Amino acid sequence: STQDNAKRLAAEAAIAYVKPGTIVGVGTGSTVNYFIDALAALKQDIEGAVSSSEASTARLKSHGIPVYDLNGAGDIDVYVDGADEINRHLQMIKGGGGALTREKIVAAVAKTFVCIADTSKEVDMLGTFPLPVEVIPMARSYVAREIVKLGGDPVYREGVTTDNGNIILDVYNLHIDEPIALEGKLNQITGVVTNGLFAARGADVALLSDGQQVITRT
Ligand code: DER
Repeated sequence: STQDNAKRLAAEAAIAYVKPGTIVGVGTGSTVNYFIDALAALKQDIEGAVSSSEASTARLKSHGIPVYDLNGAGDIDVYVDGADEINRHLQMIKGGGGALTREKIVAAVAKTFVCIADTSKEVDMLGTFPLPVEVIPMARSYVAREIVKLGGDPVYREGVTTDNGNIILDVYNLHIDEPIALEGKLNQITGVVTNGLFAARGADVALLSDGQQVITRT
């Protein structure tokens, strides 16, 4: 489909940011899967990868790309990941795929965050996509009540346990006109592990494709 073509073009454009001999930070999702497949072609030139999910780890290993533990990896030059929404400030909503915590950790370590996405992810204001929040299971009801006080409608993502053994609340109807402030407020709620607003630290580069061309935003 055009959207698949767009994801593949954006993913392939990210290869240009991968330096030889380095360990690449790899995100999670269908767009990143195209990036992993493209990375396989130059696996001789890279040291390996650090992954943000069991799913990406499995795909990297299926291509014979070594996967390192972040604690043993040292500096990560570039982190490549998708987004559910991205605004003009390169702030994002992530977590649609449920990997937001490890994604945010590897992104925090990486020097450069390259976001790859089809142009349907571009928004003026974040928040149409429900904001994923990873929560310690025993705190689910308390966190949900606190999120209601912030004006959101939290919905428990039934049947999903994250790689870290936590649950996810997807928060609808937030009016996110101050992404950095809301990210901080959500982090303050006891029991919240991670929220899917990547705003205080957004992407450094966004490669956005409509299936024909790739636009680079910085
Ligand atoms: O869950 C995530 O953060 C993913 O990166 C997601 O936001 C993008 O997934 P997609 O590439 O399958 O649209």
